Amino acid sequence: MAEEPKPKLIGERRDVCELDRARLALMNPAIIEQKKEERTFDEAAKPFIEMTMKEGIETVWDRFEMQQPSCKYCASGLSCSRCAMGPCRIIPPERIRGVCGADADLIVARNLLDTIATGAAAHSDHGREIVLTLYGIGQGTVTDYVIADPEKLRRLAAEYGVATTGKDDKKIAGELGRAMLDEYGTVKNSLQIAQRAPGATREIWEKAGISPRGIDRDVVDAMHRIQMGVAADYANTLTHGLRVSLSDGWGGSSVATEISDVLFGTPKPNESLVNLGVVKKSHVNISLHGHNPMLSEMVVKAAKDPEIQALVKKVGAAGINLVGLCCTGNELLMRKGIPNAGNHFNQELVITTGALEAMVVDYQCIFPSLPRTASCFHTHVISTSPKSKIPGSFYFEFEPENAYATAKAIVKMAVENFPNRIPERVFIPVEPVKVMTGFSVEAIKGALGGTFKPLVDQIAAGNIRGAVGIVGCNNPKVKHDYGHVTLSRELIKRNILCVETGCAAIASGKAGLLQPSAASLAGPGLKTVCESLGIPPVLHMGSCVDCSRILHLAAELGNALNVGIHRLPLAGAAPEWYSQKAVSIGSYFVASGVYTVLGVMPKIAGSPPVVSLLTEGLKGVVNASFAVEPDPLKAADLITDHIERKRTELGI
Ligand code: BF8
Repeated sequence: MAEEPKPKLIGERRDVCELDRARLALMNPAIIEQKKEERTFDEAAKPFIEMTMKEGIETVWDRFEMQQPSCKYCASGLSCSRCAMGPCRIIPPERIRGVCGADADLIVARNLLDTIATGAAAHSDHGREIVLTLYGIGQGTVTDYVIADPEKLRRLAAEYGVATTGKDDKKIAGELGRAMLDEYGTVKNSLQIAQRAPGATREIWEKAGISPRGIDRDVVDAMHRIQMGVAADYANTLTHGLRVSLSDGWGGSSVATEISDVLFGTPKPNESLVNLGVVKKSHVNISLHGHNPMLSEMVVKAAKDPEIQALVKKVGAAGINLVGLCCTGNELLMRKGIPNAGNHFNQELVITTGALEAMVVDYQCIFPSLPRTASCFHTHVISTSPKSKIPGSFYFEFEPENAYATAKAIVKMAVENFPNRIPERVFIPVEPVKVMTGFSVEAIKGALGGTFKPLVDQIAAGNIRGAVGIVGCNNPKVKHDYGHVTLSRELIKRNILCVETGCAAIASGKAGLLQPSAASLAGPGLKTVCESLGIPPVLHMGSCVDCSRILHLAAELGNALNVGIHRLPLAGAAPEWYSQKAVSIGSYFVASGVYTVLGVMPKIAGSPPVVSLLTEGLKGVVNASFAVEPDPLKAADLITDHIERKRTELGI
């Protein structure tokens, strides 16, 4: 029998609760009350935020305050620490070039290309791990996973020109996996899923010289350009940023989405619960946080293992309660209906329930300080990716080849931690909210009767004016969830359908917008359509890599009308974005022809030519551009104007 995987402690265990007493001394009840309201729009989060301030437990908002005032040169993109001749800052009128001679425009553009490439790399490397698992199934080296959607496997195989006749799932998995891995390299020179884009959109890419070529290749090309002494022209630098982002959206993110569906099931509408109230006092609570569903799907299985169930009884718990966080949480919510404790800014607060036995993380959007938060409670932070060994966490090296055994050992560790819970510290004063999720492109098509024509007809008739993809994160520069929820509410009121992913979708869920009954908040046209289909006016389409689903939906609509994506009454929005991944998403939306409004200013204000290129000049390249509008109500106006303009141009 194989040996049970054992955790390794990374660095030192933080057993002592490091309370921030110095700040606590400054807080009086009135300040706490005021800050609680300023920090979040998530009603369920408020009691926890209040508690952290009363007890002196540091959170993201405290660290943000401690970082103020921020450096105005860094904030406007005018600092460069790319090489050892610097760091440099552009401070006119004297300092107008860095030591290498780069001016403000180039410095800003290089920094932005770096940001886009980082985000694209994160999505695409996640996609690679999923595809390697598919390939490993074919090779017989991965045995813990099965093909959950063989029909989708065959559909994708046909798309990739992989013959399926007379082959079993395993054989097809190996060949499709290999074909997808080829798209990471430099030989193939094109991406298959990008062929789903309407012909007119692909022609625009060809003309602009931004057709995606290879997922890794375009990222490495970007890294080469930002090496000092390569990129010299800001516009040329940013044009490559569009190409890298397309390699993410139509490449790395698309394969992550599609193969996750093959391995774990294509989402279908289902019901579940969200917010911090999903944590259960009587149960062993395990939160699954990060982005890659490979470990979390195995944890779901391992939690049902008879040996684990026997252990649960032995420790006196009523059962195991798995709760998702961020995008791993979205993956589980969409496919398995597993409750979600919240989005990015709920990750520290879920520990403060005092009832979390383990916070299990894979990678991306995980605060490295979580073990510090956990030190004030009994929670184990368990890290699992060789890329993200978090000091103060217990580390299990997770590989697809040892998936089940590792997942079981993790769940066991969590269950064994239940007796260490301190009953007086358990604090769950809120109730969860119902949500309907699971709107993959396939599910939307299914709900419409197997074709997109009814949606096109409703848009043409004007009952639905258009659709907006609302995506992205939480950022302490914006009141938590306020941007997402306010924009979504305002758009549905104006008969604009919202399709959402990532932390935006969870924000809408917590605010009750992912329930069919939220149709009552929509304008009359959208309300009637939603009521007749029994769906919410805000559709949850998944995690952040699932922004690719939004691209695929846009492609379906463009192909149905035989027009480029840029001609459709669509828009994108990222009201509270913070991550490099979000910059890549915004860029591939725009490069695909979707006007996109950001709620937080990127670090580009130091170069008026870069600002002008991104907000105006790109219209002449990809027929779409960015806008920045921190006020979600004004953002709704910009989006509505854009959608109405597109409708007029289409003659509908
Ligand atoms: O990938 S929305 S905070 S959790 S980056 Fe992160 Fe942003 Fe949330 Fe998911 Ni996406």
